Amino acid sequence: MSAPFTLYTHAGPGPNPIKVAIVLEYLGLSYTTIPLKFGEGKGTVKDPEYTAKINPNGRVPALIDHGNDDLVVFESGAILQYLAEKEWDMQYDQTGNLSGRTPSERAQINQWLSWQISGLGPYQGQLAWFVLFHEQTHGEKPNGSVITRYQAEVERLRTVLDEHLGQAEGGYVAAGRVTIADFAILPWLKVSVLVGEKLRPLGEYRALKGYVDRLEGMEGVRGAYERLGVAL
Ligand SMILES: N[C@@H](CCC(=O)N[C@@H](CS)C(=O)NCC(=O)O)C(=O)O
Repeated sequence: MSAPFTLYTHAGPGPNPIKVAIVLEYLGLSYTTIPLKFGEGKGTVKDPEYTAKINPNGRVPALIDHGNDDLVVFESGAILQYLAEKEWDMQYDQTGNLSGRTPSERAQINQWLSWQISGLGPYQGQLAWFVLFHEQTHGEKPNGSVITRYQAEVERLRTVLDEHLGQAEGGYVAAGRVTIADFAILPWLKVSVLVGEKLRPLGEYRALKGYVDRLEGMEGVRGAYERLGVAL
């Protein structure tokens, strides 16, 4: 029997698909992966076949749940919530641990999930683009003030997270246990090494390095990185 899920991933270290692989691994759900390249043309995130049938936004991740009439979901936050809520409502786990067992827990988890998706991800993503890809794409060095702006915002966001983790119950961002919010944040902290000295090393913060180490020690996390071929 083929795997119940198909996960569209990045043929590289893109952090957003890794979040979904972590949750699938954590829940012990089997999946096949289809790695797509950045750019345009066949086999890329902008392949018209992919944007027509899977993700009109031309990005990864996207997930197909073959056990639910081949439901297609794109946007990592929506996918994490879908898997966690399906787990809560249906057969996958029934503990509600990942998504929150009460409206209050869900609000706390979703505020940190939203913080990652609307803050850390986009700002760090733009910083990485200007540092790593702008010159090769446009043939000129990026404007320094653009780098400074994104750098400052990512540092500000990391400091917010660091201060929160310093006093958060259990050392996780919400509900005193690991949730989809932690699994969304981890790959972004890890991938930040790609911009080198543009961001402070995680070890210079009070809590970030310990947080990453704790999450990395989890079997589901290790399994996801291994499965997607991204160095842990
Ligand atoms: N908000 C989206 C962002 C997805 C995203 O930007 N994914 C990156 C890979 S990590 C991508 O597909 N980039 C391709 C591109 O920018 O063309 C999500 O959370 O799923």
